[in-house]
Amino acid sequence: MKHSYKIPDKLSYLKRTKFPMNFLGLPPELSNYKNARVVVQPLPYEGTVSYTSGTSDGPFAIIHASRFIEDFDDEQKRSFSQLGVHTLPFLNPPKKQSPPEPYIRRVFEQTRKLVRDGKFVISLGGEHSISAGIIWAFAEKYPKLSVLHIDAHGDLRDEYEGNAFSHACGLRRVADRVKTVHVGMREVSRDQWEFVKKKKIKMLFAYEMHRMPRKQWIREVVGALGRDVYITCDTDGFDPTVIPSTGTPEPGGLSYVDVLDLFREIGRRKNIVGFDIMELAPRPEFHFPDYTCARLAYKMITFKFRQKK
Ligand SMILES: [Mn+2]
Repeated sequence: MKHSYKIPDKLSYLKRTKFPMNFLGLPPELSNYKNARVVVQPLPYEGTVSYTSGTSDGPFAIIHASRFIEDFDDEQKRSFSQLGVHTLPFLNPPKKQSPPEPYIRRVFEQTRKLVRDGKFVISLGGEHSISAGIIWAFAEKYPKLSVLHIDAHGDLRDEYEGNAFSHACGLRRVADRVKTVHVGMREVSRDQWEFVKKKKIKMLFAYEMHRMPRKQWIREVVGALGRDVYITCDTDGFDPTVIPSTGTPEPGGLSYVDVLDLFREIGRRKNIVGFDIMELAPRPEFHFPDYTCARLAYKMITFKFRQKK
């Protein structure tokens, strides 16, 4: 069988491979929607970015990289693709620079269907504003949902550049409805900080985390979350040495092991209902961040579906 797909011009550093263009490059029997426990939704939206562009290519680069992942987990010593992993078609915005709100509504509708079908949803962005649509869909099913937000930025502005659905407001659009916990913060404006204090929102700044033993802040974060947890991860929550290819990099961030250890612990103690990774802006100089995002999404599957001892 021939699998043809077009590599976007900007990603010409990627090589074609024989694997199907779906998450993990799975054959039809492991990637059909009906049997899949996991659904990957690629959301290549980019409209309100403020610094550098390229996040609309994130989903393609992550899915491309995922096909190089060995499907045998180093920790649990088992494969996970037999759970079935379906990759939805790319949810393309009508045109570049289209406004976020209609797209976020489409993301909400699509996610709602996946939630109703009982799928474990992994969303790949795209700019971070669209997570609001995903989270609304989960909040409908889980009224006591908690959201773990990994990011350098608070994303809690009430509006940004006149737009209430900007990437700088994504978490504000959910914080009114669900509990949010913010981790890895380095850049939070005064108005956001006042909102955090007023609402008694749990927010851990990266500088505080770097001064604590990892186990200690993980305990704090896990303790602040409810039972049902949605995890939204902006790639700039990582240090730029881990993910340099992101729209608004900020020094002093989290390591891969920080994030992995946190997610593993949440997988043990909580019910992870869904996960997204947003804001990867792939670049020809760096292919490792594409792979890091794909690996993180794979690890999330292993934490969600770990075998209980
Ligand atoms: Mn950010």
